[in-house]
Amino acid sequence: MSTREEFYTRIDKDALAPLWTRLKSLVPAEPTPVGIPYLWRYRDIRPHVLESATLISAMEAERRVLILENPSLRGLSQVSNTLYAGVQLLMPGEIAPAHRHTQSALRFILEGSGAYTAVDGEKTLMQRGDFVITPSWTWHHHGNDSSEPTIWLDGLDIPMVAFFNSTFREDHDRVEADVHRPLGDSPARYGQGLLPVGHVARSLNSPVFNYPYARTREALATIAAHDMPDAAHGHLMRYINPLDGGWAMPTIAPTIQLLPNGIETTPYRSTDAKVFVVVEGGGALHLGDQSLVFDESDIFVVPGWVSHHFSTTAETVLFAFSDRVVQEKIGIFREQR
Ligand code: GTQ
Repeated sequence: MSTREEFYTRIDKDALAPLWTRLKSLVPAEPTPVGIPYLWRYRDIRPHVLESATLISAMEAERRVLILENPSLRGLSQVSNTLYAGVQLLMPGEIAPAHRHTQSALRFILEGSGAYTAVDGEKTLMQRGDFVITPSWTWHHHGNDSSEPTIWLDGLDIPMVAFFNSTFREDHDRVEADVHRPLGDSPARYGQGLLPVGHVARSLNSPVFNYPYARTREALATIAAHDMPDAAHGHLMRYINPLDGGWAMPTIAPTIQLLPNGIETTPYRSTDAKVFVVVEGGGALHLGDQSLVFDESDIFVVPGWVSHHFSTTAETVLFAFSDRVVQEKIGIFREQR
């Protein structure tokens, strides 16, 4: 054994290790992507999601969800290094019972019309394309009073909160938590370009907890009709907290973008892994010599620091979420065109 090896063995007994053998891997020149780029075809996963309702009720499951696991992170319930994604199903008449947890959730509605989620005492009805927020530690339950199955994408910061070991959860003693504000209360107070004078923020999240697709789509159409698309992003917009103009959530950064028909965007990478939903249109995601063809309602993940670009075969709308908001807050977000 060399003198160095002998030294390492001796200090090992005192729970010590040399930095110099590990420095380059602890502090590498640039990020190594975590997870692989992957696409879930909606037409492939939808039958599995619907079949799950023949096996377990939403009540028994608490949340009847099929987790979207990054193929190189199997068993970890992670779509990326910091985020969780799943597809949740609520059949007509079902209720997913009330609970709360320190993780924050977003919902992006894929299918169905008229199911509700109740968050912190207020219900909102969900339609395809709506982006809905469940803030940390707020009571929430979901119900489907409509006559159709409702399916949505869940995005949660589960791995991030687990990293900080700050996970708490509590089940409500009733299936449905109290609803004490009328439908439409939050959009009236906070979602009309108005705010109650003297309003004091009670949460780090946007007080607007449902961003209806109808309004988002109209905004994109108006902008796209009069403006040149960005070369890398097309027409890319952030969902904001109207109280301060920041991202709508403190841990998850949601965006919506319109890519014109026939566009081929320029290569781009950023340090945040992104999960995309194809809301409308179709095309392909290109990564090096790999291309993933996408269609309406497909979901795909691009790990951080992986260069990619898009081509479209129709006017395309993509929803996406990432941990960019956290990286910006702590000053480590980087992007490259
Ligand atoms: O709807 O509260 O996909 O607590 C995972 C954990 C959904 C939810 C998930 C959850 C929820």
